[in-house]
Order: sequence, then C-alpha cells, then structure tokens
Amino acid sequence: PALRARARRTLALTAAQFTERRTFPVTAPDATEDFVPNRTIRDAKGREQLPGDAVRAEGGAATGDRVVDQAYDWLGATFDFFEAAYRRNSIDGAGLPLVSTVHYGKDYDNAFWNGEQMVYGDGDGEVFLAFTGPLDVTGHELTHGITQYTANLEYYGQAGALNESLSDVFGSLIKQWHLKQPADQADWLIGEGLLAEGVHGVALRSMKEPGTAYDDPRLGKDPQPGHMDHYVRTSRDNGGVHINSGIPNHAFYLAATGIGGNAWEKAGRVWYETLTGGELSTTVEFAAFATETVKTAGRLYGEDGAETGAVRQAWAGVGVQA
Ligand code: ASN
Ligand code: ZN
Repeated sequence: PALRARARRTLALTAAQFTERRTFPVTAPDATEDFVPNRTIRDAKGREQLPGDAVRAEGGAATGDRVVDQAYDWLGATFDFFEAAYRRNSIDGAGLPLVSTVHYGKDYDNAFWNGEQMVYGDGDGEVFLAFTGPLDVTGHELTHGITQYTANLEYYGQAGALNESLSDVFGSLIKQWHLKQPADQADWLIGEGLLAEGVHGVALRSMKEPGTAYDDPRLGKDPQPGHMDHYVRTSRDNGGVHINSGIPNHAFYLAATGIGGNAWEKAGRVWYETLTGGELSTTVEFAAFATETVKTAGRLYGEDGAETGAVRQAWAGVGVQA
C-alpha cells in the first residue's frame, strides 16, 4: 500500500485515476498539487514515555508488527480523506508531519492526541482490544489536532463536547469515505471492533442512537444523551465532554441523513467549513455552533436550499435552537 500510494502521488494521473479523483467534486484535479503525508510510527514498548523509538518512517516497508502497520495505514487513510474531501494538507493545513506512538503503557485502555502527536494503547485484551484497530479512532484523534490548529475549542463543557463531537464526526466520515458508504448505509458507530469478545456492546459511541453503544458490568452503560432534554450536568470528564457530545453527534447524523448521499460531501463540508472558517469562539456553546452551521450551509447551498433546511431541522431534532 505504501508503494502504491507513493506511485499515485508522484506519477502523472492515468485516465482512470483522473476519473476517480473527479468523484470528489470539491477541487479540480491537479497532480502537481497533490499533498504527501510524512508519517512516523514510534514504539513506546510498553512504557508510558513519549515519543518512543521510531520503527517505521514514510515509505518504509511494513514491519510485521500489526499494530505499527495499522497505525501507519490508518494515518495514511485519514490524511488522504482530508485531502480528497476538503483539500486539507495534514493536521495544520501545511503538511505537518504525522507522528503516532503505539504500544503505549501496559494494558493501556485509550488513545489520545497530546497536542503534538497521537498515542495508542494496546488495550487490556479483556475489555478493549488495541486502539490502532478501528480507522475511526485514528480519525478521531487526528481531528483533535485539526481542531487545535483551527477553532481551538476549549476542552471543557459545551465547547469541549463540540470538540469531542467534531472528532467523532470526522472519524466516522473517514470510515464512511474509506468504505464508500452513503449516509443511509453507514453504521454511525465510533470504535466498532474495539470491544473485546464477551463485552456487551458494539462500540464506544453511536451517533445514530446515542446511549446504546454498550451496557456491560465492566463499562457501565453508555451515558450519552441524544437530545438537550437529557443534557448531563457533571464536573467529571471535563464537564461531560465525552457524554454530551452525543447531542451534536446526533445533530450531525440527522443533518447527513436528512440531506442524503455521501455524508462527507455536503453535511461534512458544512461542519468542516464551520470548524475551520474562523467564526467560532474557543468557548462556543451548542446554540452558537448550530447557528454557525446554518450560516455556513446557507452560504454553500443557499438560505432556502434543502441542505440548509436539513441542517436547521437537525438541530431542532436534538433540542438546540440554531
Ligand atoms: N480517547 C480520548 C479522546 O480522544 C482520550 C481523552 O479523553 N483525552 O477524547
Ligand atoms: Zn477525543
């Protein structure tokens, strides 16, 4: 895959590739403007020390360590998605090198963006499998980097829940794009395949039905609301950033399925331009974010456009006044 990706980027496009690229309507195909990722995978070898030893650089051969190679491939898929769908060149829009450290800690049950790079635990094998497995988890963490370089949303309360939701939105869109699934065929799950066998659940979160992803003695029940009526006021989890993100997550699901077609094309573009457009305050709350998505949709598709109507309805559907 590395070789193929390199060849595609450095050689002139064939007619078939030209056509393939044309399926993304956002930019004119231009081989000379192709962006190229610069990935490094590092290995913490079971310690909680960053950044760890470099084990695979851009263009390097597969290592045979499934976790290393998966991290490399999913970084590539995520980079390719932002280029193809929104013509974005990496996390900062200017080709920032992508660094991921794997095998972080022992039985470490999480993955995160630390402000500079992505970090993945192997999971404990009892509740969680390796966090490098699901593509949307990599998409989620890398999107935290994009948010940091753009709207820089405070990681607390409603702004934090929006920060979390944007990572879920683009994490899911990357997976949908990779699988070529239109909105009505996608599972809208985050972290499907991450839960070990025997855990009663399907994923970490569900954008389609927040609150239904798992219910297991070891994990508790998925705490996400999908409507403002069930907004959770808590000081835990940075004011519920991974909890109340269910509300804007579900709004995105409603907008994307209301519009129809491929979610990354229209609904995704509205959310992407809202995130990167420079109009959001770092402490923006749900209502102001919703208003901004409606403005963005109006600009892209017309104030009376069906797409804009779907965005308005989506926020109304989760009890947020846009
Ligand atoms: N996986 C989590 C996230 O990206 C880690 C965290 O809460 N910082 O949101
Ligand atoms: Zn997150």
